[in-house]
Amino acid sequence: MKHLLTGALFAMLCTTASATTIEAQLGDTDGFGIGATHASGFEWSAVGGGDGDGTDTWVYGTQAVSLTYSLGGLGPITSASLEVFTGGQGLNGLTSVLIDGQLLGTLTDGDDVGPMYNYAWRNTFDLSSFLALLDGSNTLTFQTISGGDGWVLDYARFTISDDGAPVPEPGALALLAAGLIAVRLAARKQRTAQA
Ligand SMILES: [Ca+2]
Ligand SMILES: [Ca+2]
Repeated sequence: MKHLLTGALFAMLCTTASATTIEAQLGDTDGFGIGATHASGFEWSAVGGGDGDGTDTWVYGTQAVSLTYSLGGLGPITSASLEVFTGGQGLNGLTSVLIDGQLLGTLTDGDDVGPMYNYAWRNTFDLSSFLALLDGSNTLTFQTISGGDGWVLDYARFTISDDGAPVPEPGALALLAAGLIAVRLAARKQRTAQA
């Protein structure tokens, strides 16, 4: 009994945090193929033919893209975020971003804000309230206010983490140690009573 409890305590002490994080990305991080950077202005006509996956292409109005990815090796998901890098958004009002039809928030206005006319912005959304949707296949919808707004997506990236192995807190360890001592004292008392 004593060895069993000591072993269990030792195993708990040896447990270390090992959360696994995966990234799932659509598109490359080349600034629409023209090297645009966060908060920089760019010429829409410079954006080229695109990467064939909906990114780096100058488009008009609401657009949807799909991300598929593997959750292999990942335990229960405890946190996730979405980062998107877009340009030229917001001609008629802020563009909404939806995951599988559910609203995440709006993109920063990257339109009509200066002499360059179109600006690149990186936006990050917390997905804590949408973890159940992260099943390896998601649709992201960029919903513009009006169909006339031209814009471009550089990339969309999920960062998804699991809980890793449970780590007992110092308080919990002290409680466990106190419990073990109590169990041993009780066993000793019982032996004494029986003697
Ligand atoms: Ca625009
Ligand atoms: Ca790109």
